[in-house]
Amino acid sequence: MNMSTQTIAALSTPPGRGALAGIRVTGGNSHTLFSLVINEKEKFNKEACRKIGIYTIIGDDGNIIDEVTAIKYDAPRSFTGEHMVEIFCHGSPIITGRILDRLFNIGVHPAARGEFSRRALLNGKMDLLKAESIAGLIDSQTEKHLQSASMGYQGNQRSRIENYKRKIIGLLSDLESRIEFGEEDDVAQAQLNTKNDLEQMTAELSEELIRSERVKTFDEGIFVALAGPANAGKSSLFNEILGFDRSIIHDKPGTTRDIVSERISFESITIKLFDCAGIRETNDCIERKGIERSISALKDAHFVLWVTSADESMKEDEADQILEYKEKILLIINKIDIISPIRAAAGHPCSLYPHNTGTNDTHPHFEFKKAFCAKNDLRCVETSIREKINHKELFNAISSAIHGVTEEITFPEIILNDRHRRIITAVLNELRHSIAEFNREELSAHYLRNALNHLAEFSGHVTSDEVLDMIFEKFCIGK
Ligand SMILES: Nc1nc2c(ncn2[C@@H]2O[C@H](COP(=O)(O)OP(=O)(O)O)[C@@H](O)[C@H]2O)c(=O)[nH]1
Ligand SMILES: [Mg+2]
Repeated sequence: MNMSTQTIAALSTPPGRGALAGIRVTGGNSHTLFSLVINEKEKFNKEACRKIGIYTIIGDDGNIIDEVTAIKYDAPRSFTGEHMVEIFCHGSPIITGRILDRLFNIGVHPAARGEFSRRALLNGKMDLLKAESIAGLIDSQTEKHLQSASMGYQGNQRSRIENYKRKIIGLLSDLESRIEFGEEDDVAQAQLNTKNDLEQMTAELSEELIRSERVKTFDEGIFVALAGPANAGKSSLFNEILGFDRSIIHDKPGTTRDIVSERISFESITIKLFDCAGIRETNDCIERKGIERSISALKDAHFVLWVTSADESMKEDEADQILEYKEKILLIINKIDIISPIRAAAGHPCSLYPHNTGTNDTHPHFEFKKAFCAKNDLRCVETSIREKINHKELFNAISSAIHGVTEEITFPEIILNDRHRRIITAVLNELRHSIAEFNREELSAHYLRNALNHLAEFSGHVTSDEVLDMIFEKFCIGK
């Protein structure tokens, strides 16, 4: 019996407790097999397609497992294009387990990942692009990913591809008329237009490829690094953002020697937060290694939260580093409780802070850092992380910085996964050859035809199991 004629079943709602749970059964024998496990066989056999009915599922021992509702679908008017039954039972893992076991005992097979969608594809109920955008929807890491995948789902991608195909066919016919009619005047003008069109298409697809490469780096989440001098309060902020004590905080400089990282959802954006070793001169070789890592994290990060202390001077190295990465830095001037009696007085007596002169609201290092930000157009916030002064301003600034990063991402419209990336790379290759050989019409047309064939792979019939496995392995069971 081949895969598509086997009858399969799986839970199609998330596992766990709920008011209801859904089980899907699909395959040529799904109606017969379902009728074997219920009391109301005749009623089910007579039931019309897409009608919902109430049935009692009976266990091997003759006892009732559950009273359920079930919808009967006749091929091809179902999700998979086969005969199907959708069962809605009470949402207990014990009940769903017993119903599935009962079905498996009479010859139904457990469904593999994405097997329902795979059958839908093989039976022409959805095309490859739609199947891939379902995978994209399930996989989305950010709102933006989700938007992009749902654009694919709604068919925008398909219409762009069809557009390119039509264009190439048009260009091919221009080229062919050139081959036939040679160098007449209007042909010469058409020739110029063809070349322009080809170049424009190449430029658009290259841009698409660049976007997709850029987006790939965001797939794992936005990389946010906490950097700055030793003892400025980086680990304090790291823990504050996470909401629990992950990094060790200590007044001894050089406490964080390696990079500590956590992946979290920050206002529904996935970020990877890195707490780095404080950057300073040191003789400790382990700490130095940590500092090297901090410097490379600084380079790779999508965004940097640079924590510096209000009561410490800004060393030249620190200023240089900040300026080097200024476009992606939020400067956090921390520990203002120490330098400002007014701020400290907002709930914290000055005497708690030995460094506090207690005389006025200015402090040379603090004033210098504020002026440095103003002069260099740096985003900056003054705060005390530990004493929670300007806490709201701090988190607003972090939030807008992170949202700023996601807004800069322009999502590709065509390339949603590696398969698409490979196809577009191949298409571009052929288009570039076609442009290079533009004056040798036969050859140029040959490359264009190759480009067209590659484009056809986008939504075309894919019979390779390898490609299908790649797409459906991302699905969950029951999808
Ligand atoms: N006065 C004051 N001390 C702070 C503040 N934030 C952190 N600290 C202290 O500064 C020291 C170093 O903090 P830590 O987070 O380990 O800094 P890191 O070396 O940059 O990771 C610890 O003793 C913290 O309690 C603050 O806002 N005000
Ligand atoms: Mg630290």
